[in-house]
Amino acid sequence: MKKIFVLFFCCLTTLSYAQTKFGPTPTAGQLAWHDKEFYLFMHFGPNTFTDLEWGHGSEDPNVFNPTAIDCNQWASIAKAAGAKGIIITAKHHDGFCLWPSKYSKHTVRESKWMNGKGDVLKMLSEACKKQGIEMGVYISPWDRNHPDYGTPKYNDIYINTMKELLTGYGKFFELWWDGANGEGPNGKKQVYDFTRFKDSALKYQPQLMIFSDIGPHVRWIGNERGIIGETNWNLLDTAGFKRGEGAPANDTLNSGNYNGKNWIGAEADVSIRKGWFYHPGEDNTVKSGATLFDLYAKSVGRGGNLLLNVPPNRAGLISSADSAALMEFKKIREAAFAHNVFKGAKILTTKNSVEIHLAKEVNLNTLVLKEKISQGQRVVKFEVSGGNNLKQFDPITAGTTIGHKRILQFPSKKIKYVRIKFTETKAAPILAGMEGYLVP
Ligand code: FUL
Repeated sequence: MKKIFVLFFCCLTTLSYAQTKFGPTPTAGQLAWHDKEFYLFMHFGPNTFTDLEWGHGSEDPNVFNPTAIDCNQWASIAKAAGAKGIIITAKHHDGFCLWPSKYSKHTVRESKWMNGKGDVLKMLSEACKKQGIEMGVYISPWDRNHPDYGTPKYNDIYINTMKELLTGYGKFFELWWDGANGEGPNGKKQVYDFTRFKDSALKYQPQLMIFSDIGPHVRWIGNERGIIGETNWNLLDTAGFKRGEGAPANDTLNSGNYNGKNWIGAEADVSIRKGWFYHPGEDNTVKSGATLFDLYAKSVGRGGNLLLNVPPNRAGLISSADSAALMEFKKIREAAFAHNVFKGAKILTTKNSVEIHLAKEVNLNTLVLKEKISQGQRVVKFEVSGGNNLKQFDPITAGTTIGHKRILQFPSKKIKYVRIKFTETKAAPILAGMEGYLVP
């Protein structure tokens, strides 16, 4: 392949148009998913009230009794935080369904909450619609309550359960399959029919992005700290691997496979608090806006998406500390990316590098680069240098992969000229964006 560097900015003349796709490329659905960048996770259920993380499934449904639930508060906080949607634990490992499922006897219907007439899925889907954000569902395959768990019949139950959710509450953007299964050596062994699960889910909602250790559309990053590998290929080999036990090694999930056969984007899930569910004793563990921004740089800034868990409390509300941190996080993001100092700059391209010539010296400590991933992920390594005259470019920073977005932070430099040199690429690099900032 002829290596001609191509840029797609309004401000510069395009050298050439490398239309050819290279390697695995994202589907239209995956491209739209990458653009979402940041959305919220909400763990809510009996555990919220029992102080557990993994409910046993034998809890009295009456423990689920939020006293002042307001899903509109959840959705409006998500919206105000700039999150594109909410993924809710419709069913966690304890099997408790937040909607009155016909296929379970362990649901909101069996609780005294709203005299058994409540339906969290209905409330949340209406609230998300009202706020103009999207919604997704976590439906745990592992079920510690269902009497048929551990038998082939459970696979039908699981499919029916999905069908109820996927046909009764409008469109979801994502379906979340966690890989956990804490059954001990004498526990029930369920052989999940994931092929049928996937086919059925996509039959009901073809646009769904399905998350699991190995996709098919979105992958786990191998940790729950929200940190994606500094090198992150959106490519993964899945043949011979399974979800949960039998998944690729965590470091592979964290960085993807250089030559992976499938496009499977990385999603960083992390909680704003210590646990996934609300615990009163963890009120002092809420991450600050600055910590959240750091996680954003290490997830979205490494080409993946950030799924930030903000668990509603026992009243059924997002606690004020959590919402304050979210607003702070939003403020920091807005301030960070308010003034692109590259705007209006002269851009020169050569075979393997791009130079940004600014009208005057600026202070710079952050670069945001984007690849046109619809044509494949191509950049392997690059170096950034800069200076005040065209004769001397001093090293500033270096990076590996770019993908959907790469945020590079470095000590502030006063410069007029910036050079990005692509030192290793799989094919002609195609950038979709290049911005410079002085992040406060
Ligand atoms: C894990 C689960 O076991 C945790 O409870 C939590 O839901 C986390 C997001 O995924 O697999």
